[in-house]
Amino acid sequence: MTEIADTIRPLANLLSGDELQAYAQDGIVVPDYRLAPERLAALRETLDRLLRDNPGIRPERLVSAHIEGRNAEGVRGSAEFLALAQDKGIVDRVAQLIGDDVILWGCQIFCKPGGDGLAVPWHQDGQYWPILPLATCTVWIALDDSTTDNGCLRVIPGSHRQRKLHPHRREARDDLVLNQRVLEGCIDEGSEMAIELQAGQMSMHDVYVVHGSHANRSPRRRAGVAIRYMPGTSLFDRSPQHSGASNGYLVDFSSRPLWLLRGRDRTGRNNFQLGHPTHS
Ligand SMILES: O=C(O)CCC(=O)C(=O)O
Repeated sequence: MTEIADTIRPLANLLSGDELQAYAQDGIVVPDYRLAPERLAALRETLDRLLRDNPGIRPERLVSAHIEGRNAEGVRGSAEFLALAQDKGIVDRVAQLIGDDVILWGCQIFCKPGGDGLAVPWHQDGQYWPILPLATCTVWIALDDSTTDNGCLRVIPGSHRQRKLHPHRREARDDLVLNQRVLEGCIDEGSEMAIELQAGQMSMHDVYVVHGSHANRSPRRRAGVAIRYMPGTSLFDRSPQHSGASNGYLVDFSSRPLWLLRGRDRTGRNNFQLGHPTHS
């Protein structure tokens, strides 16, 4: 059994036994849970406002979209995405996968405009994240229908099971969301799985799973918001070497705010004041 399988447990009305099994086996699951239509409509309006408020930033790179106002990464975000990240139905399900101590540490909008939405190369998130030990569940929520035509998320199922990071190479290209790609030969691209979602549906994926997405050449926009949660047994390491623009866009982990949503910080070393408005 993998480490994940050892920590997950079914709860009534939350992730079912089959869903938990799918997450353990594939590293991703589409839970039987979706946003109510009114909530989705409100979030889509918020997204439109964010797109207007951030004209100089590629819409696939709206980092820390849950931080109201202009954040340290140059993006103007919205507290409505923070409220989404705190949604009880989502956090309850995340807790089934990573345990009862849940820390929110990131939220990024990946909005691929119709016609020229950028591709995301095959990668593992963990290789550029400052989380020790490495652990995170990402909840990727579709704000538009996300299909093979408009560049839905794709994964290599089971690629998380060894709990190992593969080597990546840097690519100096401006037609990609991220400038890192897992080395050819490390993955079996033939087994890839397209995660098609209707707007309001979501997927949950493990930090080690290899994933990416194609460019959006269709006329339909494909927007999703990726919310990142780590367990309270991990430390968010704020050492300066983790921040900067080495992924192709600016991230500032040194002052990234953390929210303890549930349980305790078992490391006793995570800083929950840094980066919040009263302590910036
Ligand atoms: O939205 C996409 O196409 C890619 C998302 C992604 O790479 C992530 O959530 O880590």
